[in-house]
Amino acid sequence: MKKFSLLMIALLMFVFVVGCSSGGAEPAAPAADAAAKNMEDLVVGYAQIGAESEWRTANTASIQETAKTLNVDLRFSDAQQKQENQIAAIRSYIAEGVDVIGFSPVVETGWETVLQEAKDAGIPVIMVDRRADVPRELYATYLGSDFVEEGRKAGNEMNTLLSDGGKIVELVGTVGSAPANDRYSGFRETVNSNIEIIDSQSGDFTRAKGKEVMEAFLKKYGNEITGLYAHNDDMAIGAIQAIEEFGLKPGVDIKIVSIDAVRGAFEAMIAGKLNVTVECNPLLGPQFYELALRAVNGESLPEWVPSEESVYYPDNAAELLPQRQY
Ligand code: GZL
Repeated sequence: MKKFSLLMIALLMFVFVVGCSSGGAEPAAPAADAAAKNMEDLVVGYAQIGAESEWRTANTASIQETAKTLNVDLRFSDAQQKQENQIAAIRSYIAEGVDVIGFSPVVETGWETVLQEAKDAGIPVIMVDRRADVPRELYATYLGSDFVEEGRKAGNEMNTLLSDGGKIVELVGTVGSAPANDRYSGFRETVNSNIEIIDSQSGDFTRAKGKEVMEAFLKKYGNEITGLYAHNDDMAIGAIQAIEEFGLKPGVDIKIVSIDAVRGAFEAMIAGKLNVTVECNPLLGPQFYELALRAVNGESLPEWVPSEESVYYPDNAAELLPQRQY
């Protein structure tokens, strides 16, 4: 009997001690990884290409303004369209130990070494806007447009404008960049065989270079040119100036199809100088930070998150212009 009561006392004491300790202190968190970060904990390094176009200006504004709205600690750099500057910026973010790196690769190649350094440092990388040609394990995801589809849409629009055929020139984007490569090939998938591309040169996505190259086209081919395919609106707007200075009517004598759908394109369509602009959405900030947080918290992301885009025409450009965000 005595043994039994002693045993019961010991048991009751054990239950009492355990009951108090478990009742008093918080239950120990399960042995898990570091606590999940919130948006305001996030430190982001962003290596932007430059400020070459209206599109890029809007894209930068979206990245920077969204960071302010979300209280994200954003470290931002402008590479003036030089790959070496983007690589240096990414290395500085690795050295700073940011949580995540975002960048828009100015060209598709030459990124494997620096992205491997980011991976070795345990920092996820998100490609935004443009894509780099690197192994899948070197980036968390790619957020951007389907540039090939944009090119296909442009080819279909040129077929409508030049239904009886014609001779066109092409202003290509930055040589080696994903949008230039893909808009070039997408256009050739759909443009009709009765439309001959008599020349194709890079205007580097800028107004100034677009005007310069168009002046050279006009000098060489003159009135032979009946259409222009520009890989972005900034080059198209530069070309419009060259066409007018040459004495022809842009949008009438030379039909023009462009890509981006920036405000300047809507203004040119309202003035009857541009016939079509295919949208390429620069407002990627909100999606970028949402993906960045998920990557930092260890979530595996899809290889590609495509943006939604449309096509715009002169007939309702004046009505839509006030609503355009870029
Ligand atoms: C496309 C983007 C391109 C735009 C240009 O996503 O990379 O770069 O079409 C910009 O206007 O310069």
